[in-house]
Amino acid sequence: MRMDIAAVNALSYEDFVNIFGNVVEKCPIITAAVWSRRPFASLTALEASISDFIDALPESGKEGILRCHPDLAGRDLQSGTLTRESHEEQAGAGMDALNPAESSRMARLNEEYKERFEFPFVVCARMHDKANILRQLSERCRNGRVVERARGIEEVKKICCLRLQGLVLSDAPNKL
Ligand code: 2AL
Repeated sequence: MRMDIAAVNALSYEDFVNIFGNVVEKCPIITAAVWSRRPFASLTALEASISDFIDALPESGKEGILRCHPDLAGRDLQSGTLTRESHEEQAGAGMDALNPAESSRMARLNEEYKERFEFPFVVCARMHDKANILRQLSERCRNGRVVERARGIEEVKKICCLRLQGLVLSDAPNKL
């Protein structure tokens, strides 16, 4: 069951990190840091705190966040070692149902991307289907590193917002 913002604000840091520790993939340090910015006026304010924390990091920190993300349709998906959240997102976008041609194209482009930028390709899988993801991956391989670092971080924030929305009630007024 999703909690309201008052319940979020009442959490101890242990509970807060247990519940929200993976809203940015494998980066519980972000959650642990943001806890001290409570109380949050709303879900939007919690999202903004995380976003501001990420924006204040040096570029090496932003690249570090990108590097915590598993490849789409990569080794972790095949070996069943994705986080629960990442597995749901990747399966929802059909990453576990690629045909052999799609699978080898995805693997080749992911490697090409990592070779070029030294961090993995990150996209908010829940907002796309597999054809779209493959197209974006091949297009984004042609960008520069500064553009891709910023683009990847934008995608991390989208992933984070959707994960948070699954845990916290929206502050938009209910329409009766
Ligand atoms: C992911 C992931 O695990 N979930 C998602 O939306 N995107 N990974 C990635 N490399 O883009």
